[in-house]
Amino acid sequence: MRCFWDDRQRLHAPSGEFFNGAMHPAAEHPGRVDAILAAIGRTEEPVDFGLHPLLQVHRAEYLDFLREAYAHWHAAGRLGDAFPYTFPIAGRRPLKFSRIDADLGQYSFDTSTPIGPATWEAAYWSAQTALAALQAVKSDERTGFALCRPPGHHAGADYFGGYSYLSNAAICAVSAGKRVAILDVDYHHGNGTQDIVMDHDAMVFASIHADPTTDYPFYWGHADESRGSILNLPFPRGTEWSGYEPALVRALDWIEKAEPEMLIVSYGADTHEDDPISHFKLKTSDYAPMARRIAALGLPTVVLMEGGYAVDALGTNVAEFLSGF
Ligand code: OKP
Ligand code: ZN
Repeated sequence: MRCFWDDRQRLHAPSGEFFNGAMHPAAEHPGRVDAILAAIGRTEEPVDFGLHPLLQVHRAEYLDFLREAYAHWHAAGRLGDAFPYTFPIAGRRPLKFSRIDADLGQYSFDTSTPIGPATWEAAYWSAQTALAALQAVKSDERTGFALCRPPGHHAGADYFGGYSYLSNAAICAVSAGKRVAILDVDYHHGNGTQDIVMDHDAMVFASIHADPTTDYPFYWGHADESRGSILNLPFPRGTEWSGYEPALVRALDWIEKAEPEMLIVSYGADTHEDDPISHFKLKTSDYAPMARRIAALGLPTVVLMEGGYAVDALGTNVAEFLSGF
């Protein structure tokens, strides 16, 4: 399987994240990729597909903001990474501000996702890496893997959050130019992908994730958000493979009925039992069977990296998953 990665993705190195009333070390740090690269072997660099595919998904104003945000923050005399502190929970609309703090809040939904000097560059190349894997799958490969970092499934058309800035999965799906199903098996609900799928006719989205009544991102991922193009299957903390597998079968059946021509998998290894911020109980040995079930759909498949924070197990978990294809 061809694997894609760009070293510029390493440049995003968040100083920390704020939750539970305090700063914590960033769970989504560059060390994650060292673990994965060591386990998967050779990778290829993406070519530059430019801004056009990003603009098919994201609002131009949002992309301008992301590219310029750190410069504005720095110009305002702020030290360290840019963090929002106030959010338009009601009446969010495209307003013009002359203050970086207002823009940060209108384009984001949490305090876990800082913007540093190289965040735009890393997110840009993360998306290009996804597009390179798509290109490989479109030309000759059955399956391609993009080691995307930062991840993408929490980013919407005009918002960032959940360590995500650009919607790698949706960018891939639109660029595919065909009917695409996105299967999200990260521990957390892919709220950004879901929001974007609602605006695009040729995409369907199925997700198996932690029950948002107890787990991030809380405000999305509930079963009652399911509709024609969306299937949400939330599961309680403590879920093991015995509970997960039937949900996967159900999601795959649902995807099959949607008759997609291509599959994008948002793969998070944070369903693993050792994950420090998540609470499912999957084992390393569950990932190859998981992938074999997905591969049995027989669809051209692009696998995109999302979360996974148990660094000691991360490389093996990713390699196991890819081996199942
Ligand atoms: C990103 B991905 C941690 C609070 C911050 C942010 C989670 C982002 C997950 N206790 N939570 O889906 O892996
Ligand atoms: Zn996650």
